[in-house]
Amino acid sequence: MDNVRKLRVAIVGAGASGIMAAKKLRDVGVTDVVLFEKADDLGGTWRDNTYPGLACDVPSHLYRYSFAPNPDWSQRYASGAEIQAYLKGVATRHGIDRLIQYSSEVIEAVYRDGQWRIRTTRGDQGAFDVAITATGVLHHPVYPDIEGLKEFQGPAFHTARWDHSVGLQGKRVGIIGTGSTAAQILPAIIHEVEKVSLFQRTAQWVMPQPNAPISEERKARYRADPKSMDQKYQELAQVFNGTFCAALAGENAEVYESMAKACRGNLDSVADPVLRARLTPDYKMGCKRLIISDRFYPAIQQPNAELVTTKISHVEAGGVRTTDERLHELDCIVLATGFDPHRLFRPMMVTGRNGKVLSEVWADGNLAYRAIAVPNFPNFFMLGGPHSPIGNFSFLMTVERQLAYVLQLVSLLQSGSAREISPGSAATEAYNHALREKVAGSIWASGCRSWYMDKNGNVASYPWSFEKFERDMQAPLLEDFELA
Ligand code: N01
Repeated sequence: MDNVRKLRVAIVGAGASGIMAAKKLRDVGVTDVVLFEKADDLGGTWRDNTYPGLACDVPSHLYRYSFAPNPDWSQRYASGAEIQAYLKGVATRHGIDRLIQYSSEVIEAVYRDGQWRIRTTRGDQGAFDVAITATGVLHHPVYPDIEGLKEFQGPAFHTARWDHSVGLQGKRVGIIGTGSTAAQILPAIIHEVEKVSLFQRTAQWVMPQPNAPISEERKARYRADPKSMDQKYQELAQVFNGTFCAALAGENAEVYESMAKACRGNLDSVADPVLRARLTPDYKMGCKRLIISDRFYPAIQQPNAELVTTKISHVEAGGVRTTDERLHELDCIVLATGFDPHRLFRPMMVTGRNGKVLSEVWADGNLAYRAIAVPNFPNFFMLGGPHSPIGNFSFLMTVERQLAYVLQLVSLLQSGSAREISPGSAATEAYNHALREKVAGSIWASGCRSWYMDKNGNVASYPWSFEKFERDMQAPLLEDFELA
């Protein structure tokens, strides 16, 4: 193996995908790896989000690394804390934690003399042969542009910056937003607070799914017979990706209809016809990301819950004023207003060949070749890049497929077959042309506003089935790349 080129690799982000990248790079002999992490702990979204009721809405046995199956998941949908502990366990077991440089946010990556020069908030970090971004998707909180928010006299915080010093017991809490996050928080706090006012701008489709505990017998079976756990993974992958996500991608009308029926049945559990009508969405199921919950409707029907659908006028010292002049008096405001997934790793400044700046290349929208790479940015690879399968997929499954693909490109650098790899402009344009055509007729472009859409109206979803994604990620088409 003497003729294998020793590569130095920078990974941006020590969340779920960064940990995976470091582990798998080491598996293929790339040991000179540094993970740059802006925070003082690993875990990404699972570190940032600690709000009450936080759970992953992808089944636990699907939301795991293939190399670290976990027989001990306690519930069908694991809690945030359990996933964070899982990630830490994996990072420690595989010695990845030692590779992380904490409190070191990458500000700049510049391609010069065939290497990426990395600068973080701690200064110049030297040159790397390969840069891999692993910064996740939903991590830039969106703060609503509501007048007077600063005038509010009580605590007000975003769900991803939960202030645990604020006790909610007996308090009047306002939740602004009704996405997946709010749908988890409401049932988790409703029984301890005096009142929750839930400010809904757009009604949601809600798919009922119980979060059943996984019995000790089953865990013992998984431990004794890991193959049975793998079988569970395969079953879930088939149900989730093969049917559920395929239906959303427009590839299974029958399943789509049965999902919509399940959501409508769930909505029918709302006894008051007026409340039910206000909770009824006026767009197609799946246009916004589907909410998975069997606890949201029971919670909003509690006597101390109020659904507010009148538009917010402004916030003032005592609470939220709606346009009907009513003041909703509050002690605390929770901003469940989501994230900006389109910023990806920005504000990090990436400068490629001939001084090309990535944020300028992406001025009209983020475009990449198969979500992985961008022309003129050699040896720069993205996990969870533009148009990755996100939405209701298992992000870990998505990223693991992308990483396997990236490692095949990295192996060309290791073997000396190339010193520079980047996708060709024509191949990138052809890919994005096909993608734009498909996405235009997709459910996500069917007439709603969602975080899938950027400010220019580009839909950032992956418009095909997961099966196609897996096929495409099996091996790079080298004719689409420029190798130098
Ligand atoms: O954010 P969202 P989220 N005035 O963007 C409203 C993932 N996730 O944090 O629909 C009033 O879905 C906005 O209203 P509207 C998951 O992928 C995963 O809930 O735009 N309201 C909407 O109701 C999810 O999809 C898990 O009209 C305003 C809400 O805020 C993604 O994160 C758990 C407003 C934002 O909903 C984001 O979910 C939770 C304003 N100015 C989340 N601005 C797990 O599985 C925004 N809204 C771990």
